[in-house]
Amino acid sequence: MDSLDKSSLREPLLKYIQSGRPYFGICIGMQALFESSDESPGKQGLGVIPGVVGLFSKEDAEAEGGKKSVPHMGWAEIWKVWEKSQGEKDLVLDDQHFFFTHSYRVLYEQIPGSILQLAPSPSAPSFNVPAQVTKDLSPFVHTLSRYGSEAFVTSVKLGNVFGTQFHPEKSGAAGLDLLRRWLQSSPEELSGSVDPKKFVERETAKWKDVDPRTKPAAPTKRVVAALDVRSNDAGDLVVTKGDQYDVREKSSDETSGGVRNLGKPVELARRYYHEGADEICFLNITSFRSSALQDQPMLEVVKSAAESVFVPLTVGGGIKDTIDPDGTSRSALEVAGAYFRSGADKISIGSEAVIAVEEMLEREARGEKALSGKTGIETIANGYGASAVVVSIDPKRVYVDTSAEDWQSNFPAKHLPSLIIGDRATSATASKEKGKAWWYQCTIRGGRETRDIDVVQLAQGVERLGAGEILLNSVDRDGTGSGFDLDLINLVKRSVSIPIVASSGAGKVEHFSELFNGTGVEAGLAAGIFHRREVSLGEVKGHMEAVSIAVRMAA
Ligand code: 1PR
Repeated sequence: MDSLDKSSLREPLLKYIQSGRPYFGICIGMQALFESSDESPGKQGLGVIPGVVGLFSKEDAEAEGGKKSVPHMGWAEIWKVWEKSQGEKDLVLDDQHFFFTHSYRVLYEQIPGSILQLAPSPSAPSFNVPAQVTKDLSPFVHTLSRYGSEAFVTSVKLGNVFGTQFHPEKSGAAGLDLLRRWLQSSPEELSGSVDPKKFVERETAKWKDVDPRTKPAAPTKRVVAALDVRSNDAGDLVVTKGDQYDVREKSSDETSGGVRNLGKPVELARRYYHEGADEICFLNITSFRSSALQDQPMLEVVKSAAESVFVPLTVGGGIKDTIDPDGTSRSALEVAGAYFRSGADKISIGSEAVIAVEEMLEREARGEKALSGKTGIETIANGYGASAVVVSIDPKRVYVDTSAEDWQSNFPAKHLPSLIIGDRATSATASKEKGKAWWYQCTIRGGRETRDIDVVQLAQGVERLGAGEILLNSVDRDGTGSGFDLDLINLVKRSVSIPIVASSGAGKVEHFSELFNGTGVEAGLAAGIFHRREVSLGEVKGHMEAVSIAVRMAA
């Protein structure tokens, strides 16, 4: 709304909507139709639809462990609330999965505890949202979804106005189908008035009796394909893959050979999209070498990928304040903006996040204000929303000498929350860890440099700075195929309320069921097994479906 006001577009946009011509708003484009949002207190929305956009609740009796991750991120099922009226165009089909990424939502109905009741039936008026709000809102609501105990508005449609909370442009075949239907409708079908009186008086309009309790309480678990990208020795941009972050081939005498080349970034991204990846993640792993913003080879990769890959794209590596070779300063926000405009949906910050949290903790120790408002995480989250900011963590195990009786009392107190006692370990290698203990130390510059900060401090720190998701790697497991480090993942999952993409170590389909059944994470990521065609995305998803883990099967 600030942006619209600055460019004097509020009034023309309102006039356009009131003229009855077709409007289609996506995500914030739907939220802007409401009166206001708790995301920007005091700022007026367009006010076309009655209601306030509010924040999802993290505490939720209907969620696993009474807690749910915010942002709401992933593929969720939607359902239509009105029977189709005569001659009405079907824009959205029932029971399909669409991609969502947002922290704010328009609540339709919430019942604390275990009972969700359906509104707006007069016989069940006992929901927390004032009855008047849902009554005024109902004519506009087209589809709903459920997240824990919150039934929220996932699309609105009345007269000429259509809006989706989800991203059809990032929702694979289902999303493309929706866009096609809208674009192929005649102007008459999409035109009309947003006066609700005209709607409720239509004889054919009938509220469907859908019980939200019959719908999934959370998005499906996501399977993410990762592409580590860098220039090879001939200067070509290739997808590579390391063993514990070492991407060079080993020659027969154990000296380092050339950079492993596993394919072309855009071609591989397309392949994974067609095989059913829920997201693609590009990481520029040599980003510590600076280059001019406009010369970033990854910008071209993202642009080309976004032309034919219609699932969310995350881009990481080098998202930081930089100085171009000609001396021009570029803020992290500018660098991120260039990626978003090229088609990225989320950016991922690695090394800079570690530095930002270290500095935040130092400020706090000096009794100063923790947040500076100046870090890349803060400025990008402020400009594009927390859900667009991922922090990629590269932790390494540090084994502790446990030979002395009193080793625990000599262990640094600040790292105790990240200490794991091997006898209680749960990951696939636990049997080899008896009698050992270790903690997880964070690294920067692709594992090259260790810092005196542990993974719990970092995860909690970036959440405070405003990151919306964590990409949790493991230098020890990377490329080993020995399974995800469940101890590490559970440690971080318990420490934060933002979604986690667990990465490193996948070697077979069962590793994904171990991951999702053994931790509450929202997503699992793999690279090597997909690149080497050892396991396909379809096989991973087929396995998940077979063992009853909620998964999106791509059309
Ligand atoms: O520090 O903000 O410039 O970001 C650099 C980014 O590049 C970070 O996200 C960092 O994790 C990544 N990175 C840097 N060096 C390497 C390397 O491999 N030498 N790759 C690297 C990290 C981790 C995963 C990998 C999984 C799955 N890659 O994404 O794909 O471990 O692999 P697997 O399934 O084969 O086990 P900045």
